[in-house]
Amino acid sequence: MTVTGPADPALGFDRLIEAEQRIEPRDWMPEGYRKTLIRQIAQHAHSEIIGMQPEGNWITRAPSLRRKAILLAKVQDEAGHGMYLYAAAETLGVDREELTEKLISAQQKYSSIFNYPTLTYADVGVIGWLVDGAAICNQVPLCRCSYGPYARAMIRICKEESFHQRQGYELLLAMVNGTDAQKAMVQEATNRWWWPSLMMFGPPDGDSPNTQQSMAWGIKRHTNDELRQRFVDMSVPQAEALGVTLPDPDLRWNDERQAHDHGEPDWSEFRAVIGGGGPATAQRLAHRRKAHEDGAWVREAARAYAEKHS
Ligand code: BYC
Repeated sequence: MTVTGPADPALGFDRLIEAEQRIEPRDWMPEGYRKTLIRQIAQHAHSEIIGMQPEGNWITRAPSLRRKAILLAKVQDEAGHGMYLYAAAETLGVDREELTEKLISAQQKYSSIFNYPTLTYADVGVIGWLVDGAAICNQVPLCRCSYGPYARAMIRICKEESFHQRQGYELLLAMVNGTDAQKAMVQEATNRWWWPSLMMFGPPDGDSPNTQQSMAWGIKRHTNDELRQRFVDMSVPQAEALGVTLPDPDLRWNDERQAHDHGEPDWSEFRAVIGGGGPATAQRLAHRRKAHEDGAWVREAARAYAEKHS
């Protein structure tokens, strides 16, 4: 939106933030605000792109045509989310090529969750249920982010994430009503994905260097711990309905807080994973690098076409 008020552009920015209005690409913004958004949106876009790999691993082995069609649609949505997000980042003065280079050279992060392997088909369901469930908790408030292009991209992304979460839960419902071996697969996958899903919300508030400023700027609307708590409270009845046990001996309802108490994820594991030492990190980055190299001819052809028509 255009600021017509004070001559000092910083005052205009502060007023828009205070009034809960949107900052648009041509508005003046502090350098720190721009940098924070580029960091977060790029990391988010990379997560969607790398996030295609764990489930993509199961497309050729989906147990029926119906499951294959659903999984293909979901993975394709994730590519689309990556594209909207790179486009939102580009409004801040970076380009996709540059961001891709930063991803494949490990200079920018992507979500810790995608550094874990998908070992059984139940992982596809549990990723939909827990990973997309966590993503929804984290991303619905981002639809109210102060930066217009990011907030608008998030509206469509959240609608699609909701389909992703339901397809995962529906898959798990089918499995828990199947054979004992299928039920055991769901429990085993839940055991592996529960703690990494809690880590998706980021470090505890006391160790989160960016939260305070991002909240003051209206980029983040809730702290990491608040959203993690919301996710735990949402997941407990869902686990009960599925008949699976969440692998946390400290998980119990706290009447006073009207929320669940829960155990702490292993934060040293989280630090190792985001530091590049996750179980599947090398594989994920190598795969992305190869896909980028294999696609060089497409970029070259697109450039030649654009030049011819300019
Ligand atoms: N993984 O100060 P903090 C999806 C980093 S894709 C890796 O709390 P912030 C899906 C953080 O970047 C879902 N790194 O940071 C796709 C920072 O490091 P730098 C992806 C993490 O930004 C396919 C440092 O730790 N969602 O749903 O205020 C299939 C300190 O943290 C993580 C998004 O990207 C992590 N989990 O808050 C299925 C949502 N957590 O950059 C599903 C948008 C923290 O200073 N992002 N770090 O070196 C956000 O909401 C925020 O960036 C976070 C972190 C809550 C993640």
